[in-house]
Amino acid sequence: MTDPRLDLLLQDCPGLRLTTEPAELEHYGRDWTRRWTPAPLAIALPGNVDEVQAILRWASAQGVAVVPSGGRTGLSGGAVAANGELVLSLERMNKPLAFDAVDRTLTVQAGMALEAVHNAALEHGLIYPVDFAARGSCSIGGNIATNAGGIRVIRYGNTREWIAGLKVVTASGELLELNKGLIKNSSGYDFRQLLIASEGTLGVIVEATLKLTDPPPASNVMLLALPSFEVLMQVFAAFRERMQLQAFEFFTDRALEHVLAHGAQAPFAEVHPFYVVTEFAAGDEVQEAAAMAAFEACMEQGWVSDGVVSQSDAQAAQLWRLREGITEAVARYKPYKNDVSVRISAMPAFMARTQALIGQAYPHFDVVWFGHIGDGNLHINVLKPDATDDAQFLQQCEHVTKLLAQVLKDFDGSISAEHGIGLVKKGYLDSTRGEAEIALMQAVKRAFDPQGLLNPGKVFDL
Ligand code: 2HG
Ligand code: ZN
Repeated sequence: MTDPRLDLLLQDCPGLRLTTEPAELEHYGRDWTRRWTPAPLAIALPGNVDEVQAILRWASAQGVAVVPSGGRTGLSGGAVAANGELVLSLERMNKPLAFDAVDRTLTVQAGMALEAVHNAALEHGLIYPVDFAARGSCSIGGNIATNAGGIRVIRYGNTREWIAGLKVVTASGELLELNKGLIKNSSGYDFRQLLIASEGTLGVIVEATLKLTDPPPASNVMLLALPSFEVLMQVFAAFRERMQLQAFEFFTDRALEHVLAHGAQAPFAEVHPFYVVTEFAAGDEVQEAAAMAAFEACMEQGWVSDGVVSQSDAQAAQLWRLREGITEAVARYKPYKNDVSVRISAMPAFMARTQALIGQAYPHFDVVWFGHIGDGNLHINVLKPDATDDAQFLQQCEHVTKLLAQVLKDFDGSISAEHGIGLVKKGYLDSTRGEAEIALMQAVKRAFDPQGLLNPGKVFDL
């Protein structure tokens, strides 16, 4: 190791896997945002909690900044290391640790992939219900650090609802055991909840005790074609009042075009401006009849122009691909991403205003709209036109986000619904959080991390 501080780290923690290979620095120094050039000091891949503690003790003694790192599938730059930080990857700490049938909890190491968590829960006949497209690559620790949402929030809530306990290593290397799996615990501040969505700025999550639940019955997936977005909420209400929805997702014709160009199969002979994917229990005559009744009621009103229901698991997966494949399908256009939320009741007015605003400011922009409409969460991806250079595009997109932030303020919405603030949205935090609130957030950060070494520059500057 050329940096003497790294030799000291290896002295403190002799078995630690540590690398400064250029390819590894590049790989671990970035996440799914591609805006920053990775430039970490080194990558540490601890194998256990003791090593994580030793790393953080060393970091605070040496004044080295640390970027906690999971699957790096984040879209807000929360796991970027571009300023000589040590990347602390939890990748090797990826095992289930304990299952308790009475508590219905699964305790896992933070580096476990979400999909592996799903599989481990299923081995016990239960589910961990938070789910989204990056399931194979993202880590549960990263999910917790961003309070990840996804496609089943409408039924099960965000990651926050499913965390019964956390083990966290603080900036000074202390190990905190937060909530210890308890259901009831009114003993003061709930640091477990504070750590959730803290984006690695308050501590390194090393273990989590997850709540599990019964698997739902097999499900049917229905794809609906809609004539306009003004009717979206009527369709949502028509379905929700008749049945328990497990998902209610939407995307536009532009989104579908990209997914089809990426190899998916067209669901309808005709093109429609808007689509909804919804999921509900199958093999249950009452639910199936309710779904048909909702569909027919919407058709009668002219709110829905066409529909298809999956007849097999393979067809259900095909229909889901139309929604879940969007991020991958547009990736080659280097999209600028917005992940915003408003109350569901405000969604149509918010969309109309936002659409008009972007259309007026940048009529040539290719904007792909999709998201978790049943949660009031929209993903607005602006695709880079080939003729525009990266810097100019970024400048224009920042302008769009500024306009969007103003609209969000008017609607009491959030600049980050589920992806986190990271580096990408920190300039807009004040559209969602008040001045006094941000000052308190900064005071909390200082209390946990007085030297400002944990994921510095993410969420806000100190
Ligand atoms: C999704 O809902 C993810 O598919 C990614 O949150 C959203 O790519 C995006 O903007
Ligand atoms: Zn999403």
